[in-house]
Amino acid sequence: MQLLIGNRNYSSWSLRPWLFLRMSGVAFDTRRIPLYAEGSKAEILKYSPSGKVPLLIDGDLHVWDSLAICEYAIDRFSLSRAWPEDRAERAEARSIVAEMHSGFTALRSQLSMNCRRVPAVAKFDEAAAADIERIDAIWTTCRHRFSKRGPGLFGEWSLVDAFYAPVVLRFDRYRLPCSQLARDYQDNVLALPAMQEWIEAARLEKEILPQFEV
Ligand SMILES: N[C@@H](CCC(=O)N[C@@H](CS)C(=O)NCC(=O)O)C(=O)O
Repeated sequence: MQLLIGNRNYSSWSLRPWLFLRMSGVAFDTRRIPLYAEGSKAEILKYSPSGKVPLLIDGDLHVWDSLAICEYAIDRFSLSRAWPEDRAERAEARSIVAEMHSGFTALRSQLSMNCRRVPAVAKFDEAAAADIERIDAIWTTCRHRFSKRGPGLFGEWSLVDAFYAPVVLRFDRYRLPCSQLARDYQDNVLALPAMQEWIEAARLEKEILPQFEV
């Protein structure tokens, strides 16, 4: 299997399935297509009907959305620990992932993921502040309930944590306000060897995209 990703420094959607596959122990190759460069859109469109990354290639099959890629891997490799075991908790975890997948647009557009950013505060508007408060509430509530079971939002690492990893980077790099429990959670995610690997590779990238440098 091959996962097509964008710039590691900026492509938050690419990080989610990459981290999930890595943490799940699935074997795959990574191919990077730098975004917003000459010819990059045409190159992505050769494989991805949406013209976006990430995209997973498995033989003749192309899967072109971060959540669909993770769900496909769960099916393909019977990854039983991707979601919490308990049905009610699984429903909550799915709601939290869906909230990320379809929302938090103010935060995402105003404070871009930028792995290389030297941590410092930045300006954001009321809509982004509401997103930040909501994410802090999710993390604080989950850690309050499940921290005894492990380092992730539902205890053991799960798909939920991969989905929130780019936001963890934003909280860290923009020093966003949050509870101590939420800060401890961010430290857990940032300490993951796979996260360190991604961040180190991002630091080595040469491209600078001014539209994502806040
Ligand atoms: N819903 C998609 C979003 C993918 C997306 O927006 N990818 C961005 C990179 S992070 C992209 O490919 N941008 C390039 C473009 O729009 O030309 C997913 O979950 O995979």
